[in-house]
Amino acid sequence: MKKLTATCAVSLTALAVSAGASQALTLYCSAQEDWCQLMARSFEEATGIDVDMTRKSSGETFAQVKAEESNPKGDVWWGGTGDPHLQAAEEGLTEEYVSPMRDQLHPWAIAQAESAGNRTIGIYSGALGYGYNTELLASNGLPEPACWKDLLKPEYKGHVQMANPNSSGTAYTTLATMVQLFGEDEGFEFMKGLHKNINQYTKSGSAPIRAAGLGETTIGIVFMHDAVAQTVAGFPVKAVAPCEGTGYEIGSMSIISGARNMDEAKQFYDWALSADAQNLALQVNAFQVPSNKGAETSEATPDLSTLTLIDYDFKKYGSSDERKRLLQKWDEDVSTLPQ
Ligand code: S7P
Repeated sequence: MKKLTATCAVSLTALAVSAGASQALTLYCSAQEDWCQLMARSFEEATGIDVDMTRKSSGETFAQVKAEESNPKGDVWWGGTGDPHLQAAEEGLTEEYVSPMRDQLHPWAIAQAESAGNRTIGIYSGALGYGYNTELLASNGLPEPACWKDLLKPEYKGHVQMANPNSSGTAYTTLATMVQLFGEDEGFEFMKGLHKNINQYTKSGSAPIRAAGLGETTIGIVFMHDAVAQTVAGFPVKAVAPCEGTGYEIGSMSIISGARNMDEAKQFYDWALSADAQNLALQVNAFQVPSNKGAETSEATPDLSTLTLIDYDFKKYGSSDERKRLLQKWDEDVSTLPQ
């Protein structure tokens, strides 16, 4: 009798799934929390598909997708810096897919896909920089920083916050940027000098500038659009494009290999590339440059064409070997140093 009941239960479940009775999507999201929530709820409204969304930083999500490799639980990974998406593509953790929406995208978003065998794609872009709390800076009698190397000055000791590059895509972009901007030896010397002034390594990349807005740190190393978001929200935060030039991200999206809800994953992927879906960013003060050519860019969005951007080598710094090597070197040579 027990066996019969179990058999019936399994058959009913199979029937429900095959009839499409409970369409659902498990979304791993690595952008800011309110944007992740808005994307999930808007997709539900547009399609009737239930979305179970989890927000984690880019490096953390990569680690989760890797840990679940033999038993994937997520369907789509949306947002977060491109480097860990590229690493996931190289390690076969994400699925090849060419969306019919692709011809609506800027060339840099398509180039991201092509360099990864179509296992990821660009959804937005933004430049790295930092921001500071103008009131705290003044009350501490500190000079206005304008360059990366200003952040090494002893007077900023205990005033600078950044994320941990293992968990955060923003902080890994910072590490890879310094290596490309100054060369590996000098880049690591920069990170060691910076370490002396750091008051805390956070898990999330945008946390340092939210802390600066609240007056909990003076300076936060973040993407410039995250600093601008604090200014627009009314906090006394000024965004800085460092004088030496800077790196940038191509925020990305990937379908997870072996996704349990593959049809829904592709539906989300196509929808997320549309101008309408990308325009949702404006509702939550997400000031990245959208990848759909028809999507609106806010007036507050930092204009990348006016910045000195390095020729960021996404292929190299998003490769599995290089990302692992740089993170290990940072763990061993930088994070262990006394402050
Ligand atoms: O807040 C938006 C944003 O800066 O967050 C992403 C970031 O990688 C996620 O945070 P982590 O640094 O903690 O990974 C960026 O892609 C995005 O522009």
